[in-house]
Amino acid sequence: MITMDDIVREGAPVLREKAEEVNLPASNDDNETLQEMLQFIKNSQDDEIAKKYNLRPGVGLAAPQIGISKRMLAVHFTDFNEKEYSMGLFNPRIVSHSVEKTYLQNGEGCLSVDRDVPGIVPRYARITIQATNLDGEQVKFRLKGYAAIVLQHEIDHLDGIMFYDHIDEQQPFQPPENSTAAEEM
Ligand code: 4LI
Ligand code: NI
Repeated sequence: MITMDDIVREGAPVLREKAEEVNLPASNDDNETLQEMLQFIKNSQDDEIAKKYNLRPGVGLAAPQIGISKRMLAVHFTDFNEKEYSMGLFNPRIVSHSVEKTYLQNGEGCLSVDRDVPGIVPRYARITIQATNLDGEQVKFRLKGYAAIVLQHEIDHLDGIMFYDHIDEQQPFQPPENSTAAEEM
């Protein structure tokens, strides 16, 4: 079981590396790792389990955050429209995105960052993702708002990018051009 002891914190070089593509079909090892990552995210949102193991709640986790430099991520959340997103993805790719931007009014947090970094993190308002899921199927889907933000945050980890890299140092709370705030859960 993955716990906070397995979560790599900022400063670790693996968080700044470009992760390697996963060879598909995924090996049993990679498949099990991704399933464990998804289970960790679910556990982190379960009051009882989170309390028992001291888990910090999150909605997404990328493999580099457990020290594995491979292109896989897990997300588990319900968005503002009560739509559920619960999946493990191999080699996710943003194949297209809007010009319009969005952002979380209260900024972003990250399980690998044990401090508050205030400021707006500009994200694309709409994205289309192509990936391979835990069942080995190629999937392609469109996301907007909160869901699009979470996936961009996690895919950034696969490219060694941290959320605060996107914050404007001069004007951290200036909303970007052509943007509207995302509705939070
Ligand atoms: C408890 C149980 C206020 C502050 C509002 C909490 C179950 C921040 C928001 C949660 C903020 C759950 C979240 C992310 C933010 C802030 C992530 C609470 C867990 C809200 C997820 C990856 C950025 C994702 C909206 C500094 C660990 N998550 N809040 N950002 N929630 N959560 N991110 N921002 N300000 N981070 O953190 O999983 S994308 Cl589900
Ligand atoms: Ni993160």
